[in-house]
Amino acid sequence: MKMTPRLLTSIFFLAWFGLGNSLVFATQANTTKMSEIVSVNDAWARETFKFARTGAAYLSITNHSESNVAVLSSVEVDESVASMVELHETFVNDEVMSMEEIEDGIEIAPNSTVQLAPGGKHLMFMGLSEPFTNGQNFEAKLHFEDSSSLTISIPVKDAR
Ligand SMILES: [Cu+2]
Repeated sequence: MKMTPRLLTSIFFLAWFGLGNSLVFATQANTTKMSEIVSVNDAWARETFKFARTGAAYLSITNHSESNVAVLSSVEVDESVASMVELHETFVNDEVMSMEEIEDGIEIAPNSTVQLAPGGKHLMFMGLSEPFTNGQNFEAKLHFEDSSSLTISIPVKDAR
């Protein structure tokens, strides 16, 4: 093939265009925030007894992305609600129920939903300033692995 100036120009254009496209694509993939590909549903906290210092909350979190994983890494709450929040998982060993902190965060795969529900994963609020009271509502900020965050409202319900 003889390289005419016009052909060289086309090759250059195609290479440049292709590279440009992949750069744009890579940038988009990297800037998709985890907080923007998830939705949170059915959040609720269980009413506690009067002098409780800990309380649990549950929710369902859906990742709507076709390709990106979302990882819930921590939860923040105002100190007027609790002094700290941990992600917990409940285990039953020899009929004894115990719970452990989930240290690596909760991964939500593309196109899937993770349920935080009684007997399983939950948000553990520690050092409650006030007991969780039926009808009350408080805000919590979900932090994802990429530093994006999502503030949700959690209603307290009487689960008996
Ligand atoms: Cu717990």
